[in-house]
Amino acid sequence: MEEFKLTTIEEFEAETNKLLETGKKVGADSWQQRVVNQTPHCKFGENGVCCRICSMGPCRITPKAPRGICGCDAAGIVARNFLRFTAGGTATHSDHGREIAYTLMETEAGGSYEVKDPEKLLVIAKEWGVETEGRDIYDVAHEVAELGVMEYGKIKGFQRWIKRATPERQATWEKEGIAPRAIDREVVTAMHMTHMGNSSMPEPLIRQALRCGLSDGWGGSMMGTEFSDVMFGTPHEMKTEANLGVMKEDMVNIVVHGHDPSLSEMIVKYAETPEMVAYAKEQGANGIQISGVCCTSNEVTMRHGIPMAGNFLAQENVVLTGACELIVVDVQCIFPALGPLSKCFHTKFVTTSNICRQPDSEFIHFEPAKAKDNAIKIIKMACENFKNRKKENVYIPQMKQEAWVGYSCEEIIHKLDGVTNSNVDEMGTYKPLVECVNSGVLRGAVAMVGCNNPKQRADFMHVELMKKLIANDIILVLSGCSAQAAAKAGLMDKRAKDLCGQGLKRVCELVDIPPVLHMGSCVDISRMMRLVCDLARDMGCETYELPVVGCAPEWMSEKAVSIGNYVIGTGIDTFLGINPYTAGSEEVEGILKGSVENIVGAKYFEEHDLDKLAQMMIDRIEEKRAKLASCN
Ligand code: MSK
Repeated sequence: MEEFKLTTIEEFEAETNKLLETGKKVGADSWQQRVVNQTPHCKFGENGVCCRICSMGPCRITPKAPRGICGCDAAGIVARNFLRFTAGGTATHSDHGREIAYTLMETEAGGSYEVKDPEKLLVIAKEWGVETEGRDIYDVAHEVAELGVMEYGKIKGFQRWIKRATPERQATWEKEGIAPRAIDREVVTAMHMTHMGNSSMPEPLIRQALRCGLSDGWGGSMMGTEFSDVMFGTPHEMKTEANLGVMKEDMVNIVVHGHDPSLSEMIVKYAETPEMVAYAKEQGANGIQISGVCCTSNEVTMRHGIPMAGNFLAQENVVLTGACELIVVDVQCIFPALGPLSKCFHTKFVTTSNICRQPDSEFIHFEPAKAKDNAIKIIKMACENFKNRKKENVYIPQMKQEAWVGYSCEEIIHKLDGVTNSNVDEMGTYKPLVECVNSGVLRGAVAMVGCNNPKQRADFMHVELMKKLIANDIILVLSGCSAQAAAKAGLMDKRAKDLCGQGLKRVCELVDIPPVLHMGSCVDISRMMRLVCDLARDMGCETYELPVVGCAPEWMSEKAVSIGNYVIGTGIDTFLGINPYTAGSEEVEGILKGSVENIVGAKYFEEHDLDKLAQMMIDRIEEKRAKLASCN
């Protein structure tokens, strides 16, 4: 067996620099150059004190001008901007969930979309009071899908999924008036509250940000995760590879990018057919290699082991290899730069959703009812483009790592069941994990999530924090681009156990897992919310008492702020490596990093320095452990 060694950030960067050289040769632009062009950033925007909600402004707060024309102060402006940021993220995640629900309505036996996990569907049906006895599974699926869509505009009541949270959490949300109602309503309320002439007091605005976020995590995102599992299968452990070296010089390279798996599942399904493989060979290639970027990649890697080419800030790199025949995107996190960049190469840039129309792309409107035709058209287009590749522009960095993926909650329990063997009491629970935490073999857990952001060295914070945490016997659960950073570095290789403290290393050996567990895409942070609630139940404590924290060290998207709000709303402290444009108001920062704990039992922390951020998380976990021990 080859010797195991992590890929370093310096090695990533050296290869990226070589790709940028190719880019220069063909006159390509790059995000690295655009960052230089955009620096320094506007200080008013950065601090969140610029208001352009009405046309009297824009108003900017300074010591000489402490109020906008309407009289709103810095705290009001910053808090309104924070709530609007959250609403953007909630809308985006949740609309993804809605699309998935509509796809579930299209399922039929033998069709493009089928029910692959009927067991999970029946669990949801039971939770939602849907009759299942003697009914065709597809009738059940369609009724559940319809109820799911109605969650977006329900006339009264709260989100159905919140019943999965602990009773204490549900009581907190109701008592504090932040239990999430209809998802669309929470977004609309956020927009209404922040319209000119409405709320300008920080606390009510932040409460609505929590409520809006909760409608994402315990509504729209959970819908996306659960219904995707029903249609495409609940992920189970499997082996794959990560980093640009997964692209193949002798194959047709198709890269899937975005978030919604409805399209990528079809590309994967039909690209593997003998007809399509034969078609690729007719065009002179040895076959078809599919790889992914961002969360679409996470979706298909979790369920099919499709290799991960890269994460958010590596999206241009896949084109810069000169070996990408086609990059097909669905929604979210797609650089508008991909169109002009593709034009510098032979790459076809295909957009597929009316939600994401981009310049210099070929638009093939993807509709679930025409899924097969759409997918085949895209695959053929890629194959036919193989002959247009320019050999002199091809450079694929030979850099990749083995990665184990597929750790849904169900799979984690399945792995733990393998350890307990015949101990019936512990089967189907997190009790073996609880014992490890109680005994101190594991000190705690960190949910590391989120994007890359040029304000931090790409992947550096993710990877280096993970190394420090696992060395301190802290297990990691990951999603989104954080998961891909880990996979590219090699931290999802089971041999990474040797980088752990003795306790975590023992757990990895016993359970046969890597020390960092890939739980899926951004919407799959909903899996983590279930995990913490079920863990709290099994430990006999409340979520905010668990030695568990969240961390988004390189986040950049509005979705991440929505996530942050539902994570702290669920009682889990969240550590940020980037400020959410709130630095312009001490009052707002005071709530987010202080008094919000009195509402939900958790708060935000922010630190930009790697060592300090790692130590803050370790200290917080130890503080929780000490409190938990004194309660028991
Ligand atoms: S893809 S939201 S850059 S994690 Fe989900 Fe990555 Fe952040 Fe997009």
